Amino acid sequence: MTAQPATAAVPELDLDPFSDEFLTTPYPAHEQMRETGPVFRLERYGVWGVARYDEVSRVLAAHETFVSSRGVGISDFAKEKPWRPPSLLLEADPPHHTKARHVVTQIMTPKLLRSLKDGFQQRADELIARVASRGGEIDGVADLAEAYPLEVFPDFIGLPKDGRENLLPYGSMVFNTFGPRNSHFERALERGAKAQGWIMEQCRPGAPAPDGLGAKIHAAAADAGYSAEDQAKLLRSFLSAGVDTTVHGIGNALQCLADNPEQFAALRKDPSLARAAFEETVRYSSPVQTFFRTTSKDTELSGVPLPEGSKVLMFLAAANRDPRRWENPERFDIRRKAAGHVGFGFGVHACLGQMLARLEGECFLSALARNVAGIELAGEPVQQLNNTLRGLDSLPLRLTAA
Ligand code: HEM
Ligand code: OVM
Repeated sequence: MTAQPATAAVPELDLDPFSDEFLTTPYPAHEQMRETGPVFRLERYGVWGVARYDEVSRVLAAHETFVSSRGVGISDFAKEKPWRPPSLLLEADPPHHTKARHVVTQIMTPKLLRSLKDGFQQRADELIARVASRGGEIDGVADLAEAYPLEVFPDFIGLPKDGRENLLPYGSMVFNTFGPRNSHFERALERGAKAQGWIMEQCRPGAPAPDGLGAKIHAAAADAGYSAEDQAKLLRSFLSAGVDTTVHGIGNALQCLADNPEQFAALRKDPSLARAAFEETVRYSSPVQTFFRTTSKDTELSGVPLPEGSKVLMFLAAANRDPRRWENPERFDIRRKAAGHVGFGFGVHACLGQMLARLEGECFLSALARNVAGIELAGEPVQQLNNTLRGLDSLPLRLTAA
């Protein structure tokens, strides 16, 4: 064998994107990765990485070459047994993915989402008015960012009141397991073990309330010929991806607004900016930071040859701040055109819950704009470290009621 000069030219980085240091403050490393080249190697894990908007978008678009069925975490399902049966949505390729996706998009219609709007808005207003009138110091995470989705989402699915405390630990476990077997992975498995039993119980046909989304998924999946086990797996996708993501989105939005009082002032003056403010939060803080793909054949990306079976890590959060794509990417600006960000992914796997996430974000931030006159940091925010998610454990705030 002769040396492969093209391969030798690929930049090698010894960064660990799953280390505490990286997860706490990813931005300098994001810049380093974007500037080192269009594609690079992460030596430590023997995987490739892309951090520029252009390459991330191209990997997302080329789903036949960069597949999801071998796992969207670091583990290659062709070589290692997955820790849970793979998702029929996230961890599947067309045509299987297309069929499963159709079942769910049939149900999550714009009409259904419109029917939720008034109830979601009312509950956001009540929650925020109540918390703001309490006075003193609050925790933006526990009192608001967790409280709101945990109030609207489980009712929407039709989950019982008892056991809802399992939702966040389960989501945190799922998102941690996309990373390597580091301390976050192991600890999440321990904490999530108890939650897993409850989650799987709620996914069984007949478990969700008859008028919620869960029952609708079962009915549509049964119609499409899915087994009881696969019906449960479709509902499991919602319970995996539907809570921690919006909790972090709302928590990060509160942090952005506390850090940028002029942006909160603009939102207060015009509460119709709420939806745009949430969109900008998803770009700027990217609650889902990364996903992997696996090459299904020998291929090439921006001049870099990638052999079959290569794991490629897409840094969605770095793409969302790529100066090649965004003007002043480090500026949180609720008036910018944030559309086109890849915080919800792109292409066939683009976030299935994005309209629900936006609805929650919009209702929450519009209620904040109308019920709160001032948001002030009352202490140091505590970052929650997760192999995939970016969000807070706590956010000490002082709110002034409007
Ligand atoms: C897919 C982010 C909220 C359900 C995705 C993907 C991203 C993402 C980046 C793409 C995965 C890939 O390409 O491999 C987010 C963010 C959210 C959010 C940032 C909140 C701010 C939600 C909610 C739900 C949900 C509320 C459920 C109601 C899903 C599902 C998929 C997905 C089922 C897999 C879709 C497929 O593979 O076809 N999400 N998500 N997400 N999301 Fe979300
Ligand atoms: C799923 C799933 C799990 C985690 C995340 C996700 C972001 C989907 O089970 O389909 O999308």
